[in-house]
Amino acid sequence: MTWNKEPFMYVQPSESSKNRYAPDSIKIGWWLLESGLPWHEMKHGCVKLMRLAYLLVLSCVAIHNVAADSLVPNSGFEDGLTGWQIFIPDESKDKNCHFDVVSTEPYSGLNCARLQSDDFARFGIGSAFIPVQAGEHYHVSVWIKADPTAQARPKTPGFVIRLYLRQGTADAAGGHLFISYGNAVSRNTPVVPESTTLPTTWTQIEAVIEIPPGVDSVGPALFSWWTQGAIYADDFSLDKVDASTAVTPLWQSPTTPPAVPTTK
Ligand SMILES: [Ca+2]
Repeated sequence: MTWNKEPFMYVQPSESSKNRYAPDSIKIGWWLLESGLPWHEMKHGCVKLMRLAYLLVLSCVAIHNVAADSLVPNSGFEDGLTGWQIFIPDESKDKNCHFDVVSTEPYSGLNCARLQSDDFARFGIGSAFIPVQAGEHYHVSVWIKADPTAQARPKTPGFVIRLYLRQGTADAAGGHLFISYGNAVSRNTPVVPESTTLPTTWTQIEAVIEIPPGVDSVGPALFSWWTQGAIYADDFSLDKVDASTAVTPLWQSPTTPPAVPTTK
């Protein structure tokens, strides 16, 4: 399945098309005048045309609003740090973990996020919880790019999406959902990819996930999971898709143990 980054496209009339249509409007006007139609019929036709134009404008406004209302607020970091909070676990507090928004070569728009640390560290940025229902399907996506000097500690996940699964105000049973670099989906602990070489060009991490039973809200987060240096992220989206959309199967390895011991 192909996912379009921009779900809707706006068509702006070009100057040439405006010039092309303007004489046609005049022609139609003359045709109406010369048609000999009774005035009330002409008026009726004009009113219908105006209603059609009004509905067209309303449709465009509705489409614009849908495109602007991402489930993850400020998903493209165009409003700076608004809506995002950094989370640094105790074991990484002395690694100078840092989150800011920069304008250097974003994936889209003018800005993107930068997660940076002086040493190998595990830390993330999170957005507000989104109400969901069990069984719903969501397409999750983010674009990431690592600074050429950045690296992931060997045998660690590197950079991952974490979906914090919650029931009420407590963690949902079964652990959170992770999508690792390479699009491996797992529960409770992120998958360690075969290669933890971080991409130095904009690369997408994506999957379609199903909300597990007992989950009523999801907290989207991006995590540097034992990386060092600067990693950039942009357009982090969580979009509800039709329940018939195929779910990315949970990653399974018959031989490799989990990277982090299961605690639940
Ligand atoms: Ca952006």
